[in-house]
Amino acid sequence: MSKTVKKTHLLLFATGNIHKIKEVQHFLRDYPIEIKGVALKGKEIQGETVEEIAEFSVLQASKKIGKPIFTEDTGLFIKLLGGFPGPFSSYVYKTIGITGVLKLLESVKDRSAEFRSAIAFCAPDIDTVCFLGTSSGKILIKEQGIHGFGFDPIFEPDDGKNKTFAEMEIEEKNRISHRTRSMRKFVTWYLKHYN
Ligand code: ITT
Repeated sequence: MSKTVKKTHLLLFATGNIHKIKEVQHFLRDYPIEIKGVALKGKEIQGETVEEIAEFSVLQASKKIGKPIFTEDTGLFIKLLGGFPGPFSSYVYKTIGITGVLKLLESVKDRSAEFRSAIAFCAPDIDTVCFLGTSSGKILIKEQGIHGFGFDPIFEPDDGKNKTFAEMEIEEKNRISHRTRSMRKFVTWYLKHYN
């Protein structure tokens, strides 16, 4: 059971994705940090890595807001497609969607894939820092589950007891997710630096 921790730090999280906010809030239950989501209409650059995209976005956000702030960028990297959609995940999700990704993988045997989550943090007194978290697994042949968001219904993590992320409640996904892993690194760094 989670203990009630007094919140002594407030962090801004620049994202337009409410699901990310919910997952991060849940993750932070055991830490003295609360977050406030800020939806900024910035341009998302097309970088080659999630780290590059997160770092670019946080600099844009920081210029606009002028306060310590973090961003998070995730990509789904499919091995047989050379890592595609990777940094193009947002565009691919909006255009061909899950159905399109499943079509690309029709009759493909090696369905290994990895989620990569990069969290970038920027504050006036420091250089931008970035933390990576990954979760490896495979792409199923059809959607399973109703929870989560994005590509969750087709991604079965290796350590997920044969369930997709969409078949898990937030608590279960948060035990093993890429976002939890990047957040854990970020929060550990943050509390050392700012406590
Ligand atoms: P931001 O405002 O934070 O950028 P976004 O939804 O555009 O929100 P990303 O660019 O990080 O987020 O995500 C790229 C795509 O990957 C997007 O379509 C998401 O729905 C999907 N995605 C991100 N995290 C995911 C997760 O934990 N599980 C499944 N799909 C995810």
